[in-house]
Amino acid sequence: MEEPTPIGIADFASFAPDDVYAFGGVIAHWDGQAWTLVESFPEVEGPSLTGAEANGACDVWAGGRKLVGDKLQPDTEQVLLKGILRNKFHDGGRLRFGPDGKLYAATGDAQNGDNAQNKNGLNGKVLRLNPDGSVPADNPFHNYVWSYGHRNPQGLAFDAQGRLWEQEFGNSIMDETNLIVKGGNYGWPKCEGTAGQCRTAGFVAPKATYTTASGSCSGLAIVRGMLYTACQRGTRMYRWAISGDKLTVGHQYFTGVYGRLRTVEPAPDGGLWLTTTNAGDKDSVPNNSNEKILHVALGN
Ligand SMILES: [Ca+2]
Repeated sequence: MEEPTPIGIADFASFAPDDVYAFGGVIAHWDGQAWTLVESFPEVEGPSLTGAEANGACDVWAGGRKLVGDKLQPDTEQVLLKGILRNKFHDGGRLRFGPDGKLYAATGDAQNGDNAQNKNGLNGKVLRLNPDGSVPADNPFHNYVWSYGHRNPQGLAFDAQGRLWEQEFGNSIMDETNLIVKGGNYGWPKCEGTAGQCRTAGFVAPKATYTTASGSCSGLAIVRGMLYTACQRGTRMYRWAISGDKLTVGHQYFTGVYGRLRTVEPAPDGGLWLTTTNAGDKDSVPNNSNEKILHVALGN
């Protein structure tokens, strides 16, 4: 194994079905010696696994645990970053390692739009960490913030050029696919998609927008120059061709066939993993849903 490879959640047989939702950000990182599972807990309500929450703090965190065989080693648990505010909604939570070896984490505004424009806060951001939890020396604001002005960023994916793309929930008007640039301001809360005060100097415009009824897209994956996003309210998957810094030739697949779709991930065989999220994602009751993890074969 030479490269860090995202592992589909389906590979973890010990996870209950509802963990698909509780574990909104789970990735595996190969450091050359051992797998580390890095995770965030964006949407866990009430008592949960974290010591911070047991102590009454409103934190979510990204931590790492060693994965040996198919067993997590709890004694290797390490909190990488604390202090990310959370709320019932708008918590983001996706994680992704970049080709630069840095860990990128998407955080929501925790239902306070002002958080997104605060460059000294951790919410409404794409954060960039060293794998040991320290701040990379070349981050734009000398803290964890890589980009800001996000409402509820969902999927993260890197393209073949090493550029970071992001999928974001808007409020009630439109959702966005963004190309993330270092230090970029993506406009929330003044600007939602292309609606509002989007001509404000310095705001970075989205590369694609979707009405919330046809979107609410979450997971993001890039395979062979094609960008895929899985949508909840829109009950479909979109595919775009990445052409320069634009998204072109949009297609829609599976509309209404499987219901709400949340996560799309590259599968090891060159296809895609796709997960449904039709029930059980809001009440934290285990084994009350009949979700599916789908494999999608891709043509040449
Ligand atoms: Ca925006």
